[in-house]
Amino acid sequence: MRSVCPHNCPDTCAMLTTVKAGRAVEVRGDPDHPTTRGFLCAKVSRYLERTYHAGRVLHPMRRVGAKGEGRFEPISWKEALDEIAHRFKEIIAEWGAQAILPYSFSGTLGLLHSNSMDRRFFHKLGASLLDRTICGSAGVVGMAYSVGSSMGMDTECFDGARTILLWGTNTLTSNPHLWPFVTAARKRGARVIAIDPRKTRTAEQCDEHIALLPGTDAALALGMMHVIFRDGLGDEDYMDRYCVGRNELAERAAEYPPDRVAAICGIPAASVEALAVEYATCKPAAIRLNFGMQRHAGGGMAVRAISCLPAVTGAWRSASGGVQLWTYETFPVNHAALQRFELIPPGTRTLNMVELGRILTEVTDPPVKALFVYNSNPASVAPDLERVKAGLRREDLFTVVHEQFHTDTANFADLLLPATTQLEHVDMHIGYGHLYVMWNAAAIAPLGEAIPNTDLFRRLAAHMGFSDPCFQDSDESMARQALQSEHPWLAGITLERVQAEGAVRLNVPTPFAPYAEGGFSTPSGKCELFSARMARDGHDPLPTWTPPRESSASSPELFARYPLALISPPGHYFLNSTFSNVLARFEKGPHLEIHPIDAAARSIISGQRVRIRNDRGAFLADAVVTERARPGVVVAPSLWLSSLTPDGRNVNHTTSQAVTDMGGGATFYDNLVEVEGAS
Ligand SMILES: Nc1nc2c(c(=O)[nH]1)N[C@H]1C(S)=C(S)[C@@H](COP(=O)(O)OP(=O)(O)OC[C@H]3O[C@@H](n4cnc5c(=O)[nH]c(N)nc54)[C@H](O)[C@@H]3O)O[C@H]1N2
Ligand SMILES: Nc1nc2c(c(=O)[nH]1)N[C@H]1C(S)=C(S)[C@@H](COP(=O)(O)OP(=O)(O)OC[C@H]3O[C@@H](n4cnc5c(=O)[nH]c(N)nc54)[C@H](O)[C@@H]3O)O[C@H]1N2
Ligand code: SF4
Ligand SMILES: [Mo]
Repeated sequence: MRSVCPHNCPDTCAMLTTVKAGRAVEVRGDPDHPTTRGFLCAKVSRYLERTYHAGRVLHPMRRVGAKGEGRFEPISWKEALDEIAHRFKEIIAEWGAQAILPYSFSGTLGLLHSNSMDRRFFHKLGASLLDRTICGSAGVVGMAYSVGSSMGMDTECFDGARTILLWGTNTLTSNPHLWPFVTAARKRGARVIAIDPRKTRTAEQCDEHIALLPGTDAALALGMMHVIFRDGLGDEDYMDRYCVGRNELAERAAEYPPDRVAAICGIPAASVEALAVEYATCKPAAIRLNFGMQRHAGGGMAVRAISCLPAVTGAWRSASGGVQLWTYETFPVNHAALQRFELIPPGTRTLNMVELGRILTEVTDPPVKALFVYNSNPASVAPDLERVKAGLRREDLFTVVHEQFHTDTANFADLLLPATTQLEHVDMHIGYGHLYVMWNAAAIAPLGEAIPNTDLFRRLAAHMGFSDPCFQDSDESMARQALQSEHPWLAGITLERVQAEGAVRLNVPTPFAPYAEGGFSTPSGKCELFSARMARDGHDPLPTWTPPRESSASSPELFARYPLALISPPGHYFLNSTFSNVLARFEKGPHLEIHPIDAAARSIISGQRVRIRNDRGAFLADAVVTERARPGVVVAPSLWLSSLTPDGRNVNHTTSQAVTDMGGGATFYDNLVEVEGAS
């Protein structure tokens, strides 16, 4: 059977599932898919372990213990749905429908199970809208200011690059199917440079590693522009034809000489000089820009600044040059048909998912009285978990969780409902690291009484008495609606074709060089090095460096108490909190990488239990003294379920609910802490 990896990962792999007598016995990567190329990652190659895991939630359940304790008794689906409809009607009568909040994110990225019947249901209900910002919204907004949208390079063109910057991304862990293209480019002589505060397994494999301080990327980009303008290395013809604001940008870049940038970034000035010259002269030059740098106060501006670079040097002229943030916005999918925005009552409020702690403990008018969680595990992944958990403990909050596993959030549920995994349902997918529309067939029957998200919300709509015809739509008819578009890139791509072929490439020109001759989707139609729109939105219209909110530069008093910057990027075997229950044996256990200098100053040795703390909270981990972490920066590979940690707390007990400069994104890596021995 053809399957698609549903997880939040750019690669969206094509899988082949072998089924014998109704049981899936093997999953492997499809050798014919142009980016999957026959291999799955360390996590999903073990997907059967996940599907058939003893910890699966297989029946509807009602809480019997205290909130957070995770004790339940089985009930029937009818009882569960009746109770939800009854409680929702009561809450709506007393508080209005906006007292109900859906909370979903990226458990599955399938269009059907994350973007269709669920959205229709909550829109019709009149529930508060959720701003789904926790991952990459800062960069999406930041890049759009420069080029008009977040559309950029095609993964399949990276092999033609001569310079590749892996900027704020741990490719071998979080985007492994880009790596064969990087390797192919290298075989033809390309140099590959990692820009990352941590010596990741990717940085180790690169020709060069620039270990800058977290949250200083915009300064580095401006330093590169300084050198490029100063030495006349820019593509003046490209800027004349296709850009606005060349002179203003050059003036701004003049304020960032290499020695100033070196001091901000904590790297040698010579590295800035050399990087600029190499980037501007060894073309095509490709930048894989990922999410690491976005999780800081200035994350949007950092992406905005970097996405000006390929216009300054004319890198966009080649399909193997430019920037890739993600490919999601290249797909002209009909989201309006899938989600039915017209069902939203006018004036409905929007709440930002990053602020769940505040939402559950402070928001009134109306307060949130019901939380409906699916495709997400906020009690592990959201920032400032002390506050989130205080909210989830509220006796007057009715919490429903639709899940595959007993996650930290599931433990707080009043009603816990069983969800199918990818092998048990159908779905349609688009990639965010490739350009294929894909179909996932149901390989096996649902286990236990598990049902897919679409079925759950169809049934709930019936229980609430919603009679609009869109609540009758089958999964396949919604998949057809998603492809209904006038856009030429979807012409001829029908559901039948996607089902038959498994993966169908968008009709984009190949090779895909979206801005080779301008064609930016900004208001001016040009790359906006100076952006009047940013000025109107209250931002600096030119690229600038915004220091982290928590740093010696912007909060010296806080820095004096908490002098270490803590970042918490993904563990190799985990996918956010997913897989941490199934594959924990491959990770070291909750641990903290700390540089020998910082460890010695605190008399910390490898293997010692340490407490990592700030004013928001604390968690325990085992110290790993290593030069993988640079001085001043500590690293907690993530995300552990709280239930697998020594003290029931993971890194998000220290992270902040403060949001990014644009897009309302999370600032997980803008986080000062102190570390002390705990054993
Ligand atoms: N195995 C695995 N794969 C995953 C995930 C996972 O959890 N596990 N998560 C998936 C998801 S949801 C996403 S969004 C992506 C995320 O994947 P990436 O975009 O790769 O993002 P992160 O891992 O958050 O950060 C990448 C790197 O940025 C570095 N970094 C941190 N701060 C900064 C900074 O200020 N500047 C720079 N230049 N670098 C910085 C980190 O050390 C890290 O190595 O990966 C997806 N793939
Ligand atoms: N400190 C720190 N925190 C972070 C990050 C970080 O780097 N550091 N990364 C952030 C990022 S980039 C992201 S994207 C978020 C991710 O946040 P989430 O999207 O909440 O990610 P997961 O932890 O993978 O949880 C998804 C849950 O959905 C469930 N699920 C899977 N498929 C289905 C389904 O079909 N139906 C239902 N009902 N449930 C399903 C899974 O079992 C899993 O428990 O975390 C963020 N949190
Ligand atoms: S690399 Fe990403 S898309 Fe591919 S199987 Fe692993 S998690 Fe899924
Ligand atoms: Mo993410």
